[in-house]
Amino acid sequence: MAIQVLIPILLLLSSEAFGQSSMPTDCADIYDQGLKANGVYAIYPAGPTSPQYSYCDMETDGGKWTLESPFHHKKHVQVFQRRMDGTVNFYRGWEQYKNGFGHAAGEYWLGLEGIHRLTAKGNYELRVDMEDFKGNKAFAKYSSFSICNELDGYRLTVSGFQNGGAGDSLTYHNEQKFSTFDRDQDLHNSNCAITVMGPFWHRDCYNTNPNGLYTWGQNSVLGANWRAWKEFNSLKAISMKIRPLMN
Ligand SMILES: [Ca+2]
Repeated sequence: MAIQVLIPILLLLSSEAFGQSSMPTDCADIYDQGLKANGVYAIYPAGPTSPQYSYCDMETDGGKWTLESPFHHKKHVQVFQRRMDGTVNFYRGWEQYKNGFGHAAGEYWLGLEGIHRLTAKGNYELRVDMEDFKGNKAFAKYSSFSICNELDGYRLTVSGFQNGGAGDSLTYHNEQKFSTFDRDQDLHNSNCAITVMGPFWHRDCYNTNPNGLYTWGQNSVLGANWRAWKEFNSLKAISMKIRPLMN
């Protein structure tokens, strides 16, 4: 009898005592817990029973990123999209884009639900890093980034462009819902995700197609590209990362 009473109390105590503090919701929490090395960590943006594995970039390029940011002392960065070697197929459907796929140590997509939950809890800035096949690098930075919930199609809100040499290919996509080959939510009369082989916050259709095909530098409307920098030439690497703005 005593044991039956005790167990629920222990469960309650353990969830009260450890539920919040031991379950990081993003890379910032990981960093604040003293884990300051780049790498793959388990985060819990959707609650303590739903771990997701994320690559945390704790020291992204101090230089250019920090010079333009008043929050330069905050170095914890959450990578939510990354292409680097073409080893992961990014032409996937709605459920996969909702929940995430790939390998956090390599190419991956964190998941729209996770990104939504992260950006719903505070103000986040976005940085998009890219590299061409000649080793040239550039980035674009946005001072505000968030996405709505699934009911609103994971609609993108992005603003505050700052140029890191790549130009602005994302503001065009502001206010758009996310589209996959099995869910057309773009403004074009076709399904852009199918037409250009890349699920994204398409409009009519795109200025950037970071989830497009990995075409090894080819000039193609289907490629993973950032038009303001390299037009339709696909990139060797592109990654999208966010970090919280905190006082
Ligand atoms: Ca359409």
